[in-house]
Order: sequence, then structure tokens, then C-alpha cells
Amino acid sequence: YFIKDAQDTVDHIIHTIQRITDATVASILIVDDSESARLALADILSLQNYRIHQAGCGEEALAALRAHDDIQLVVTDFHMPDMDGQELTRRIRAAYPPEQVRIIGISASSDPFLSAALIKAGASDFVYRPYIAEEVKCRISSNIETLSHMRRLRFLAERDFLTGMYNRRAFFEKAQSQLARLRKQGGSASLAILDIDHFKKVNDGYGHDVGDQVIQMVAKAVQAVLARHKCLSARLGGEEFVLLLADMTSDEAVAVCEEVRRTIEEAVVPHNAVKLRVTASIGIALIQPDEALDNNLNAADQMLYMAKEQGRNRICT
Ligand code: GH3
Ligand code: MG
Ligand code: MG
Ligand code: MG
Repeated sequence: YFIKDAQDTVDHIIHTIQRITDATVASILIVDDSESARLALADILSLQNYRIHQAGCGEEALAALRAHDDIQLVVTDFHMPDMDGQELTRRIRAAYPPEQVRIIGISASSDPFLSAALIKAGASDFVYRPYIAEEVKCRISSNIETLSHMRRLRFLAERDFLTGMYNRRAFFEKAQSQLARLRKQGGSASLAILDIDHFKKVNDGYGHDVGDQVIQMVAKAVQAVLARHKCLSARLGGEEFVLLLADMTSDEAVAVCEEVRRTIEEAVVPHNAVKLRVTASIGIALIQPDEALDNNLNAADQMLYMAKEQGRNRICT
């Protein structure tokens, strides 16, 4: 009953969350200039449920990371020609945060300072050779576990529970960095605030649960349209949403908001025998990069107020 695209978007989000939080098969990259060392480690891990990639040098490792965005853990040798494990660790850290890729160093060196050097460069763990297979297995699985905890915490911290959209805090963080980008690189972007019309009537007439379903429907509609235009959206709170229409003129921003408004108007929330429909009002303001985010939001809010004043189910800019 929901708009097909909207359902797809939400399914995609749910699928992605499941993929990153409960991934059953983690991908591990083993980096060592010695093939027999790589195979020995792969052999130890063969009974675990991992997908194993191998690289014979640092450059190959970086290429493998670029080619497979699901690699969660790199186990790297220290001594390798061209690029050693410490340099590789630095290069990985420059491109991927620790919540995306974990790194474990491994070496047969007798230098007791290697472990600290690698950990300072961004590795999370280190094992000296000869290692005990069981210990390596444990360190790998505990690193993978830590990673999924980190991802889960991040998800809980930045998402709204009812809709799965970014919450207010995440939106502010992301919008601040977009604002900084606009200041540095120029370009044009707009902010829009959307508020469901006469939402209290839905709550009063059908109950809070149905009200929640209406909020979810509107969230899906907003996400579906904005995902198509690769723009950021969030639930600001209650039945209010915010849209950041980046890299477009104000006319284009209005067109995207019109698409959102129409999608909501046409959507239906089935409730017993009734097909519930709602509308929404949207206020849009061209972002002034030199103004604080709050001021920009206030400008959009004033336009929203005008849209309500002028009769709702419309856009004011
Ligand atoms: P207007 O057209 O002027 O926006 O009228 P309105 O009735 O929508 O007024 P307003 O925006 O002030 O109403 C917000 C209502 O949303 C009040 C609050 O009870 C309800 N609300 C806020 N958060 C939630 C929620 O998470 N679930 C439900 N069901 N209702 C919520
Ligand atoms: Mg070596
Ligand atoms: Mg409101
Ligand atoms: Mg409202």
C-alpha cells in the first residue's frame, strides 16, 4: 500500500543495518609477503565462518580494501618489502576509520617495540610469531565482535527509533559539515522543514499507534524521494522532518519538495476499513553559509509557518 519506492528504501536500510550489525560472515584480509604464512593463517581460520582475502604486499592490500568494501579486519605482517606493516596500517587508517576496518599486526621479529609501534599507527592488536592458533582465533573474533558493537552503538546513537531515519543530533552533525563545505567550496543548497498537517486530529481520532504509523509513512515518503536525489533527511522530532537539499538551485529544491509533498498526499495508511490520508506543509530557505545552522533552520521554519498560514498542504519559499 505504501509507495513502492519508499518501501524499497526502507527495506534497503533494514537490510543494510542487518548486514553491518549481524553480519554472519565477516571478511578478513591476510597480508603477508610469505605465501606459506598467509596459507597457514587461512588454514587456522578455515573452520571459522569467515571470508578470507589475501594480499602479498601493501599495495595489493590497499587495492583489495578498495575492491571489497565488506572487509572488516586486516591481519598484516610487519616485515614486507616496499611497504611495511606500520606504513600499511597508517595508510589504511588515513582512508578507513577504526569502526570500519580493524587491524591486527603480526610478526616474527624479536623487537619488543613493534607491537607498540603498530598500535600507535592505528592497529588494535598485535601477535608475535610463533603464535598459538587458538589465541589468534580469539583475537580475531574479539576484534570482529568489537566492530559490530561499535556499529550497533553508532546506529543507536544516530538513528530515530520509530522511523530509522537520522535523528536530530546526527542531522546537526552532518548538516554542520555540509555548511562548512559550502563555506569552503561555495555552491548552493537549501534547507526545508516539513510538518504534517493537523496531525493532532490523527492522534485524537485514531489513537497514538495510528499516529505513529502515519509518521512512519511520511518518513518513508521523505526518504524515498530524498534518496533518489542523494540528499540528507532526518526526523527533527514529533511529526517534523528536515531536508538538506545540497548541490541544487532553489528551484530544484522546490521541485524535490513538491515531489515529497505530492508523494505524501497520494499515500494511504490503511486502518480497519478506512484509508487514512494526510498532507504536509514545507518551508524552504536557501542556506546562508555564513549564518549559523540554527539561523538557517529558523529561516526555513518561518517559511513553514507561512505555508500553514496560507492553508497547509503547500510549500513556501
Ligand atoms: P498543524 O497543521 O498546525 O501542524 O497542526 P498539528 O495538529 O499537526 O499541530 P502540531 O504540529 O503542533 O502537532 C504535533 C502533534 O504531534 C502533537 C503531539 O502530540 C504529536 N506527536 C509528537 N510526537 C509524536 C509521536 O512520536 N507519535 C505520535 N503519534 N504523535 C506525536
Ligand atoms: Mg614478512
Ligand atoms: Mg509540529
Ligand atoms: Mg503538524
